[in-house]
Amino acid sequence: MIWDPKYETMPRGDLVKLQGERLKSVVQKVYDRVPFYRTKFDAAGVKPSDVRSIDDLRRLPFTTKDEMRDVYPYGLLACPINDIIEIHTSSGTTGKPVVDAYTRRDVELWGEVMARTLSMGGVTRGDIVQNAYGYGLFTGGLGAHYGAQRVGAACIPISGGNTKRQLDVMRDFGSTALTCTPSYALYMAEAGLSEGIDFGKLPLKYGFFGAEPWSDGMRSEIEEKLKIKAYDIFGLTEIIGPGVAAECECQNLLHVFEDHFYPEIINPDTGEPLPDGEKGELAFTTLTKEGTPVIRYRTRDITFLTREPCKCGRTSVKMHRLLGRTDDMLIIRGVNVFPSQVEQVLTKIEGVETQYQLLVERKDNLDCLEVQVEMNESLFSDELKVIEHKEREIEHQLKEALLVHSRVKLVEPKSIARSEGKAKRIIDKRKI
Ligand code: DLL
Repeated sequence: MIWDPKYETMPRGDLVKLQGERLKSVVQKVYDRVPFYRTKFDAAGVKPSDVRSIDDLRRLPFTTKDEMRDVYPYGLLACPINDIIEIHTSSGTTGKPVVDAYTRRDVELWGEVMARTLSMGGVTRGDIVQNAYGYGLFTGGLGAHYGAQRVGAACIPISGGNTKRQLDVMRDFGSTALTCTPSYALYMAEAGLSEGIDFGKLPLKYGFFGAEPWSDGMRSEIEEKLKIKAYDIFGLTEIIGPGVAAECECQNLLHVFEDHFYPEIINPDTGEPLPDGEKGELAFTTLTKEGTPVIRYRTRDITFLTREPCKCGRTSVKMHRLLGRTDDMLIIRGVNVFPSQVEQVLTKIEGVETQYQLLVERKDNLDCLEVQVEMNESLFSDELKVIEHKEREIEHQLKEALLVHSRVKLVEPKSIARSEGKAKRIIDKRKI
């Protein structure tokens, strides 16, 4: 079902015109109200009056995550704090988190784009949405919540975790839709099957999964086990949270809600915009957001775009499911983890070297992180008890820094392979 036919099926010419008008207005606004952007535009020698259509976007400078962090917490606000009614942040495990502040209209917009997302799979009034995305500063929980309520469905705000209770609720309340990360959906499926649940007999019909990479293979597995249709949904905190792009019933590429979030694909090395069909880094400009508008935000996500017409009748540009990242960020059980964070923790611990490797595997459909760290000679010659104690200590410190549990294995000095070029810190065995 198309939630908002006026905008979702708008003829492309009209859409491009609308984007141009919205861009002009947001550029003027950030120039007037956000010193961060004014300084950047001045340095690049562009004035708001230079922006007359969406094609002029390429004249504006990019915004990076590091720049956003530098102005933490409120440096990107484009309205008085009195107009903000909700605040979310990215997980912030690599330093200061990025802040997304929403005005009342932004929260409404969020509900709208998530209503579009859920409608694409068929959710309507009368549906029961079991929302197992985490509630809190993470945008998954509340984003899906607003969308479900917006379409008039009943939302069960169960949040993530407690699988037994998830399965009880699914059965007892007759959930028809499930929203969570794809790995958790699969985990739930297997737990249910081993409990003897016959998912074919439950009313569950569809699932909306995102926040981490997954593959078509994983989709088939989820669909087969849970007896549902599984849709890929995409978004990021810096832009609004979930509700930036989503799959329609064709389950082939994600429609970008480009009347609100304008996507570009750029060459990650040069910043040059790339044509449709070419892989590159995804950048977004928010065209209507009031609280914290963002201009040409570099996501570091890799994908490509296509403007070929879709059978569903929507006219928006579509993006391929994510193909990777320009950096080495890992997403473990929905939490973003960088090797550099591990390194930082290790530098503060006695008895170990900063020679380490991250081994990621998927066991029972859950991501498991093992951190292998080299001991120095003196720790190596110590008793086993001391070494095991050290492992637990590092695990504890890593949990504090990464917000996700890892298993630490101390290995012999000089046993981790050295490289002459870039160190290979990550061994990702999840076949996704
Ligand atoms: O993950 C927002 C979200 C919540 C999206 C619920 C979908 C569902 P962040 O925590 O800021 O926000 O992480 C954003 O996660 O840049 C991608 O690298 C990755 N990501 C998000 N959706 C997908 C997806 C939320 N469908 C980062 N496939 C993004 C692959 C995804 N990666």
